[in-house]
Amino acid sequence: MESNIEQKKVIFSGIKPSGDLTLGNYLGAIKNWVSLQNEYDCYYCVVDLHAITVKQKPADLRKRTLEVLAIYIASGIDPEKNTLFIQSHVPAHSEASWLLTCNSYMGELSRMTQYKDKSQKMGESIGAGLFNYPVLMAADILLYNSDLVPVGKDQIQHLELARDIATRFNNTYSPTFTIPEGYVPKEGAKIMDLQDPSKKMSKSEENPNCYILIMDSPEVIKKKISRAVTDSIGIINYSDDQPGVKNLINIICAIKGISPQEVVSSYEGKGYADLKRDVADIIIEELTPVQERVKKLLSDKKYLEEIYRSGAQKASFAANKTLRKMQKKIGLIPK
Ligand code: AQP
Repeated sequence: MESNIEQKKVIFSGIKPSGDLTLGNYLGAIKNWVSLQNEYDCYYCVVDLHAITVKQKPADLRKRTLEVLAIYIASGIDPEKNTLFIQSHVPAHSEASWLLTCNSYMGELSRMTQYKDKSQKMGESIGAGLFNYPVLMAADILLYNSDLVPVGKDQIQHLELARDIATRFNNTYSPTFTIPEGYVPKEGAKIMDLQDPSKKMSKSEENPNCYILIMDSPEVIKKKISRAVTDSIGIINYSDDQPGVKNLINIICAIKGISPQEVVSSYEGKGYADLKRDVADIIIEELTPVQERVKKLLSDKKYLEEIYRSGAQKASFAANKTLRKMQKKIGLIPK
């Protein structure tokens, strides 16, 4: 009998708990994941092994890992529909990463822009984990035979590398991995730093005025938005010449699902103070219910434990299947 159950395409994505999550993580990743969950078979991971490429305080890492999981759920990612898990709970990620490292080249890893940028800043003291992390990312994606990977522009080069590594493995041995495609969501927004809108909003930025955290209080959100850098033009346009204003407009668009033109026309004759007040209110309105749910979830550790345990079980099943194939093809003796 012909099955009419169409196999859903697989999506893998994750956020590293290397700092408290920002509005950038929320609007650029999590909010889009919520809309993908009905159409795709989604693996959403808290990538703690990526977080330790930079020094982390153990207690902070533990706390943040759970908080990120709670934020996923509080933002509307249904733990029943999706596989939610913590990366280090599925050892296949580390194992596959080693197997793929042995099928990767120093040259291709040295060409990664993010590594080049960071090594320029950190010099000799740059960690080997930062050099190798694109291979771990390739393992994350390839283990689930992901068809699509939602990526921000900053991650396109790493996804290309994952595709190269997968193609090389398939050609060296035999077809093993699905070659993943990048998925740029329609509503994909790149949220910029509030103090320097030429760079993206990042959770590891030292100055807290550069970012809005998902868990920031309304007072803090108002203060940070009121301090956001704009320009001396004084007219609300959506233009690259006004990157600070453009960023504030993008925030409204990403939350409200409207176009920049709609925002601009609603501010005719108004000033930056009006725009900033509204942006702060819109962010607060969006984040307050999420924050309330996060707090509730974090007070019920048992529930979170159930979610990440059953997620790890489901993820391990899929990941181990691929890992066993890799081991066998490479020539490792099965247990
Ligand atoms: N500013 C942003 N705008 C849009 N999307 C963003 N993402 C992060 N910042 C923005 C998206 O969040 C997902 C994963 O984030 P991550 O924390 O794993 O890595 P990251 O991109 O390196 O984030 P940070 O905040 O800049 O972390 P740090 O400072 O620790 O390096 C991705 O989908 C990313 O596109």
